[in-house]
Amino acid sequence: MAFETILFETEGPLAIITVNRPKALNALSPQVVGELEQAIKDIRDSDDIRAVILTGAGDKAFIAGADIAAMSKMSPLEGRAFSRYGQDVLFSLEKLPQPVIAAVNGFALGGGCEIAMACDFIYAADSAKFGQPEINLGIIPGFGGTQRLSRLVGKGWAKELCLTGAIIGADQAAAIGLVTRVFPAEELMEAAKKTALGMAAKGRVSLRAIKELIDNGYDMSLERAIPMEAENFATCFASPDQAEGMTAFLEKRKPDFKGGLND
Ligand code: DAK
Repeated sequence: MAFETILFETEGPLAIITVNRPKALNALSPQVVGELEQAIKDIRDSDDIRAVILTGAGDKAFIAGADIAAMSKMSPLEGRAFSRYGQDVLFSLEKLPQPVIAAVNGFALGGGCEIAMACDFIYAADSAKFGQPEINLGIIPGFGGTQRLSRLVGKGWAKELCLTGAIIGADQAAAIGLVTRVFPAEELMEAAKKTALGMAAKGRVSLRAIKELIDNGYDMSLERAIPMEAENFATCFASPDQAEGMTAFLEKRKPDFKGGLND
């Protein structure tokens, strides 16, 4: 499929998705959401893509939110349909078997912050800004913001950001745990690629199991979640990656993971 509002590039085992509407600060129009949905499906079905980076075009914005011009004309029913559609697309992003880094290079507001939070972790340029300013538009976050934000940063910060519409910088976002690392803007993509390539070289069975366990276990009681870890731990031992990883360690060489069972 030819994309018009996103760029989809591959570099070896990496896929790099760039939301590409810089004049509208990469706002999420229904077309962007549809193209993201397709790109996510392509990545999920790919044997070659081992890690993903999501970013925004230009140096001003990652994604400045849902497209306010498009949203302004929606009826309540259309608003609900758009919200559910967006939530489904973000679930499919979150559930990709490959690890996904959000490389936030500017404004990540509203739906932009929500998309970043559906990635596995967030790297930010020192110029990045985060917020859930929907309250200023007379609405609420619609792509999971009230739920993922509190899980990431706790209820106090989630409420302060959503109730006030405050916009915070990258260092503050890192201090509250929304962002894992902050880089000078010009170093952001290289840093994201280095980390993504590092993950791409790991075993696929392990990568997927870790993602699923952390995401699924987070909302469960420890008593119910811990046994899931044991099951996945056992599955690793049925994968060639486990034999390769341990043999490589004992032979004092780097492992060459090729995937296998369940990948
Ligand atoms: N949508 C559409 N266009 C946008 C936009 C957006 N979110 N953000 C910026 N733009 C456009 C501006 O209109 C402007 O276009 P032109 O006038 O040049 O044609 C261009 O990008 C440059 O923006 P500015 O001129 O405003 O640039 P500044 O540097 O002065 O300001 C800013 C940058 C990011 C502070 C400002 O643009 C801004 O406040 N933008 C809006 C940020 C925002 O409120 N984001 C949250 C959007 S609401 C739901 C589903 C999803 C959601 C909610 C509900 N359901 C359906 C229930 C999610 C909602 C949101 O994300």
